[in-house]
This record gives sequence, C-alpha cells and structure tokens, in this order.
Amino acid sequence: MTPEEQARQEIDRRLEQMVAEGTKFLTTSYSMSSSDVLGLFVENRDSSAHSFDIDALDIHVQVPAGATIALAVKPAKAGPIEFTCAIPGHREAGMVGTIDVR
Ligand SMILES: [Cu+2]
Repeated sequence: MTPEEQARQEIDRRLEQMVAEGTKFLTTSYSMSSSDVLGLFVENRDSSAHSFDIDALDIHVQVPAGATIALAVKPAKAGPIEFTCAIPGHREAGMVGTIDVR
C-alpha cells in the first residue's frame, strides 16, 4: 500500500455509535463501503450484560452492563452482514441488525 492509499484509507474510516438499551439495539441498520473500516462504539445502557457478535467476521465481544466497547468492522467484500447479541433470548427480543456493505 502506498502512503497515499494509506492516507485515503484513514480518511474513509468511519465511526458510529451503537446503543443497547432495553434488550434492544436502538439502531439496527448500518451501511458502509467494503473498502472502509467501520469503527463501532457499542454502549450498553442496560443493567445486565450483552454481547456484540458478527459470526461472518468472527467478531465476538462481551459488553458488560454500563460499559462501552470499541471494535473495528472490516468486511473486505460486499453484501449484508448480520450482527446480534449472542446471549440466549436477546436476539428474539430485538438484538439483531444488519450492516449493508456496498
Ligand atoms: Cu443482549
């Protein structure tokens, strides 16, 4: 990668906030380009633990009650990616969503 390409990748980097509250992800739809790196801050406003999981990218992060965690999503190819909370029953409660990768 040339320095110019590197700089461009930095510029393309995007940051988003995701909030878990009431056993739901408040935003369940994100979009990004396959050449982007999406920085995601996942804030858990509940008094119980959640997790943030993208099986397709092997991302599995625990999000303790009241905590905010940061992670990077690097899809590498286009297509929808599903994210969810892996704690039993939470997906059914609304902790599931999609990142649309263009
Ligand atoms: Cu959960």
